[in-house]
Amino acid sequence: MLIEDLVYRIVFDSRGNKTVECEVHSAEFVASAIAPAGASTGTEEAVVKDVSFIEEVQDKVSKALVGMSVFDQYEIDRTLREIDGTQNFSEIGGNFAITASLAIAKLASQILGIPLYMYVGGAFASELPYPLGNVIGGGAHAKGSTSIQEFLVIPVGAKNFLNAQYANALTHKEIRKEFDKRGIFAAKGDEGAWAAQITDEEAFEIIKAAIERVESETGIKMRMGIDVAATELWNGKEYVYRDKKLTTDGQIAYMAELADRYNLLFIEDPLHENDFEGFAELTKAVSCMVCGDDIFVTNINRIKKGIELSSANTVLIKPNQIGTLTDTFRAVKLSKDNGYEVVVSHRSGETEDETIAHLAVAFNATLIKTGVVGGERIAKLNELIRIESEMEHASMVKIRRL
Ligand code: 2PG
Ligand code: MG
Repeated sequence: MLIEDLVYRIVFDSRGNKTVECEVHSAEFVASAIAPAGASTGTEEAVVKDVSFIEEVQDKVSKALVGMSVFDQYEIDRTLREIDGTQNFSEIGGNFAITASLAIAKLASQILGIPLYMYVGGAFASELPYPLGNVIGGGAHAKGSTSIQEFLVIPVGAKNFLNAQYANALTHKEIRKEFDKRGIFAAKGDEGAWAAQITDEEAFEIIKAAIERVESETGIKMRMGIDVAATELWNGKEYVYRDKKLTTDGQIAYMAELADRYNLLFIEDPLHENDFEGFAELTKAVSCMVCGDDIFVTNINRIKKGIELSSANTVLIKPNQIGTLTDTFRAVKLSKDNGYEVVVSHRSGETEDETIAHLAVAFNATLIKTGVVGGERIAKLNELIRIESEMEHASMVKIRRL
């Protein structure tokens, strides 16, 4: 089956920004994918090309891909790289490239009559990731709120995905009650997490109180995690918080202290994006998952460097950071071959596109970071519930560093 038509159109994301959707056709089959967008982006991410170039890019991409086999994903992604001709998709845009790449994979799975997770992950893909839910947030996603970008919860005691998401949703609600109890006004940030004028320590305490109630009500054990998004705090010399400034050594010590004090399971981007050594020092000092997002940007060259320097033990995977499904797959494979755990992630600017739910299952990810509430987040979570209910032998993944 050949790609017969490929069209781009402008649509909107959850922040109300214009983004791009790619739709591909083969006989009576149609599939599409929409590009998400970050706010706290890594410097070396694939370039986002302005949507005003839509006609020019459509011309180039459709000329190159129409007529190719929908099943030749490797060749399709290689062609996207070839017509772009740069390392970081600065010519056709990572947003244009990833939507074509994913839409074609979805089209192929549709033609075969199998779900995308099976097309990418094989017949034995049967494990569901735990939802890593953002419940309080600040940083670049809600300026004026906490310094740490994301306070996350993981329902590690849940026996299935439906209950796992239920526990996260309940925690999100209990946190709201905790804010009310303390007389603190809270609104929601870009990812649906609560945002308020509180310190990071207060956020931890509020979540702790909420989790205790959720655990006693549901019997599901919860753990906490954070995405520090430390590149956003780094001023070139120090990490600047609402209420303090820390040197690199201070930051490493603070992260280790938080991991210990709050029994954290997951710490993302604890140091800025180029501090591979600082990352390594922290990874040695703690037993939890230390995850690289801005430092790795789903890029095998940066992940390779991280592996050589023992910078982390977990990788955040965002397909739009690298621009093709093939490159995303390679980043996952390299990470896993070297003992890293995989976390598939949304972006702060999202849409109803549910593709990453399938990729998380296909890649056997330990966690999926995709928020707790809000239509664009629920799209992925509900898709995972559907996947779980359709699977004959579904089970939750094993979290290695519990
Ligand atoms: C992150 C993401 C998603 P953004 O830092 O991990 O939560 O944020 O999409 O803004 O980069
Ligand atoms: Mg991050």
